[in-house]
Amino acid sequence: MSYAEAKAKYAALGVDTDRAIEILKQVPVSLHCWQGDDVRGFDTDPSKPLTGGIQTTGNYPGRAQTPQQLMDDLDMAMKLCPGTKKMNLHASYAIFADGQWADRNALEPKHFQKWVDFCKERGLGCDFNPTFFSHPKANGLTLSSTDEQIRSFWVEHGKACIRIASYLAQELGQPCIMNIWTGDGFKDIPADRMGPRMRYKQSLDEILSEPYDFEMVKPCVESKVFGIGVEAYTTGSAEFALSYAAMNKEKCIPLMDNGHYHPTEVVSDKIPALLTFFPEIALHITRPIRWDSDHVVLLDDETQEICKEIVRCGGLEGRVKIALDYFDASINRIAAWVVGLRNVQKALLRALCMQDLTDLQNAGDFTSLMVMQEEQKTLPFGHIWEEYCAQCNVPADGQWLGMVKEYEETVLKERSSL
Ligand code: RNT
Ligand code: ZN
Repeated sequence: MSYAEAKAKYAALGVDTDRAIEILKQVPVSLHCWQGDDVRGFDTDPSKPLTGGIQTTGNYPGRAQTPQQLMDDLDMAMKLCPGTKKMNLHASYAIFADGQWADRNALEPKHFQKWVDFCKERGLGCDFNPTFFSHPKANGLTLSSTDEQIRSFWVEHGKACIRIASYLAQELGQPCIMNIWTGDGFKDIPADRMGPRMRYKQSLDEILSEPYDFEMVKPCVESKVFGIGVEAYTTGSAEFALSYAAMNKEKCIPLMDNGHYHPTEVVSDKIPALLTFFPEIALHITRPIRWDSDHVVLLDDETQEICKEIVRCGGLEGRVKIALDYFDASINRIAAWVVGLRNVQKALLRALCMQDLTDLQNAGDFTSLMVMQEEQKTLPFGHIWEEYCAQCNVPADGQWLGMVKEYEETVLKERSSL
């Protein structure tokens, strides 16, 4: 079957696949730099373990250890993925000129100039994240700490990151989504659940008092249900983060990571709920397994349903900011990036090629609704996907893994096994 034949099958159902392809080409999806080096960054000793609620497992050879290596790997990953990409950096990826190391509270736009150059050369926008983990001052609570010195250190970090986000947005001419996530919480039953939340709120207020143009810098607050080492209590719970965003709509937006909810809760259903109230929301697309997030995104039912909701709710017109968030150190890291990003692109394209069956729902014809939803699953989507890849000048399925393996042989294997 050719693209023309597949297109005709969709057209018979009233779906314009050419239009779907054109729409998707314009939608930015943020690629998280941290898949390339197991979330280590460049500002702390790479031999030290990650702390503060983040953990990677696996030691597949070839981890990027320098800014240049990470940029090379990002280039490799991006050239194998269709669509508009955006970079997503963490503050810990600051690039220091020799001897110019700066602590997190003292980071400046200049420490991200090399990333700006990287993005400019490739026509990319850039999102940003303060890094409230993997640091000597992140061994306990950060923004919700009772230790005023620690808390204010991290508030200063947050403010520095707003200035950096403004710089990125201005230089690259695209809004910068700046996501605040902390792993603050307790391993076991706390005596005081509210105190840390009051302090977290105060810290967020202080960070967001740093001036910025809300059109260009979009601070988000990301919630979490629990994390490694903080099994009993998370300061930034779902209710906390969502309430903060709702009460401060003029200066921040909520961010949902689909690995951060109880296993039977689904972010797909939360998207329309939030869009009923918030003009804009942000997402971290990941894959939860059992008790934690951060596995490589697959083309599974929930990824598909999330993308369907993004499309149905008008999210592609800028209301939903889409980013990836996972880190797998047990397989080739570039393949991990590529398969996850291609899967999100596939799920979005499939969603754009679905019939809108709202009329059946409104007419109460749930029989037809079920049958027609099911029958769409066997439409010849592969041909639409292949056409999209061809138009974007990237390899089709079956043609990119060999390139990654070759890059592994020629580039990754040459790297030290630190
Ligand atoms: C952690 C959060 C957070 C991080 C990144 C590195 O559970 O999902 O978004 O993954 O900031
Ligand atoms: Zn996340």
